[in-house]
Amino acid sequence: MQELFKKAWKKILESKNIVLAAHINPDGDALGSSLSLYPILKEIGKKVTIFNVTKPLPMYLDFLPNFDKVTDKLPKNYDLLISFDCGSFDRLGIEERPKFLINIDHHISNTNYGDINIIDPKAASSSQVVYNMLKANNVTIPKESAICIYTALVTDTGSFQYESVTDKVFEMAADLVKCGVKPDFVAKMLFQRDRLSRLRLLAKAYETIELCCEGKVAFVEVTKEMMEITGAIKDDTDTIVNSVRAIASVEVACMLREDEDGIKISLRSKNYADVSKIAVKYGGGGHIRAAGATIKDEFDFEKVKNMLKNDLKEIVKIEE
Ligand SMILES: [Mn+2]
Repeated sequence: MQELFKKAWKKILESKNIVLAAHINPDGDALGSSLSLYPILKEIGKKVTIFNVTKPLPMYLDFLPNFDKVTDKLPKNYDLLISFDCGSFDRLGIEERPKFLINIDHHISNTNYGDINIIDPKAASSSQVVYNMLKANNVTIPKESAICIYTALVTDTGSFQYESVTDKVFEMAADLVKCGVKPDFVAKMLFQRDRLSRLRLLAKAYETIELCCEGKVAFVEVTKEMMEITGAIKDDTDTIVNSVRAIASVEVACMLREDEDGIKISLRSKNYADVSKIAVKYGGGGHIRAAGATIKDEFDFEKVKNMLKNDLKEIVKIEE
């Protein structure tokens, strides 16, 4: 990995016009990781574009430094694209392959679509991979970057709750605090600016919770109608599946959301079930404990649930 970090940094230093990109519908890690390099690359005189196709961007991340610099327009000529937290090239929303691509990620399902691929499935966040790359090259991390790296870490570890959290993660967090991050500021920005529409949506969604497989599997539904009645937006559905997983007996929680192009499924597991397998089966991807996919052109919740029940029955069987 150290060799890759050096090779990637060398390529960055050689490039003049650099695009930082993350996957469509970015989460805190995707956006935080891509924003984190912006001040560092500007400082060393690079022309930098932060690219994302999503409109509007998730507003709960608007406190990240340089959030307002994100654009959905690519520059005409650029030498290098760096992608963050993005498992496959098509999720970037870029048609033409760039001249050179550095792919930085921690998804086990990453398809290695870059010219340089820095994939660390053990990393707690893609921002940890970025951090390790910066450290390997003795790059000083300014406060603006540290806030982005830290926020990405907090959001991708469920506030330091997941198995991916190691001594290294806390060492990194401590170092980022030394770089100027105020953890209470990030926590307030992320978790104390809730929308009433989201709470109203939660109330409606929780009513649909259904347990099966001896209580080990929980389903929760979000329909278009619920979103319309409550005035909720897609961002408001982000953590519903996590709170359903919190039910004591539940090993796997699954949220089904009615989207324009089909039913989006979000899967979360607690102790042992590998939900990435199921997501991959339906054309999606993710991690062992958090994964998702969209069942295209399918709008029948019961049909999808029955299909998933069969898959889930198998993966919740084995207990540790
Ligand atoms: Mn991530």
